Amino acid sequence: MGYEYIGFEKDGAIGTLTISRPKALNALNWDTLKDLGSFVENDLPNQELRVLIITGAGDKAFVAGADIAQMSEMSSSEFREYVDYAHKIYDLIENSPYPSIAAVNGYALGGGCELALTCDIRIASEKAKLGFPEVKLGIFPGWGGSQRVTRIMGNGKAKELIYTGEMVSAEEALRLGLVERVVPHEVVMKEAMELAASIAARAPLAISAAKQAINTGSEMKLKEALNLEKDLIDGCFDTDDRAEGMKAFLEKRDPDFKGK
Ligand code: DAK
Repeated sequence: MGYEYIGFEKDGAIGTLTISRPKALNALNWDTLKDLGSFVENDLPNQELRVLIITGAGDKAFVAGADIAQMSEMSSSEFREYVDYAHKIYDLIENSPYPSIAAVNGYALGGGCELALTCDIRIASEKAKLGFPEVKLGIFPGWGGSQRVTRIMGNGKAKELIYTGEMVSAEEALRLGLVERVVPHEVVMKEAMELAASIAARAPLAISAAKQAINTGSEMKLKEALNLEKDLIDGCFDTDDRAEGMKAFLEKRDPDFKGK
């Protein structure tokens, strides 16, 4: 695909997107963000994936945030453009029909932690450190962090993390609900692949519908969200995969889902 700052590999229906600027701990400068954005807008929709994994290149970082050197030299309008673009791309990742897993293999800070939060599930290396150091720089988490993190952790814990700017260990992140699993450093990708494989074996349209029900429904009043759930499950009932899943159960065999 010819990108300098991201890599993409497919293993069956599991795609791994790697943010790759290891000399700066994968910090998202404009060029890296544009590579990520171009991939997400133009290439990702054609991949026919069942699961997307996002990780960082090298052994030390997932993504250490927005590029501080570059931000320090931006004009207000460039800064605004940078932020708007990141918001657009992060929304596309969060609402992609594919379920996504962040394999947090090291520092996930600021915009990097916000990127992990756009994924459905986060698996962290025991060496990972997560946090929002933005207030040390005179800004605050503005690529969705102040909103997504409060929805995950609640206002009090989110404010403690954001106001202090301190990093937390992977274990503490697990306790806070910022990540779902902590695993030994060497096996973070293996664990992400195994989880991806178990999700990929399930009915993909049902998973997309569940993702939509959770993402969209959590923004709605309960009554409206329950109606959305009913509409989405009705859609699942009419799929070939629903027929196959129930038939396979009755025939005591594994289902062979086609995503139809
Ligand atoms: N930007 C640019 N370069 C970075 C970087 C970053 N975020 N993080 C690391 N690097 C670079 C370092 O400068 C260093 O480069 P050289 O000096 O070798 O050229 C190289 O990566 C290796 O880093 P260190 O030498 O510092 O490595 P250490 O192991 O000593 O320390 C560290 C690792 C992660 C603790 C440290 O690098 C660090 O504190 N990095 C900064 C982390 C950070 O503050 N991240 C948050 C960035 S702010 C907005 C909304 C949101 C945002 C922006 C706008 N609006 C709504 C307006 C987002 C903001 C952020 O993400």
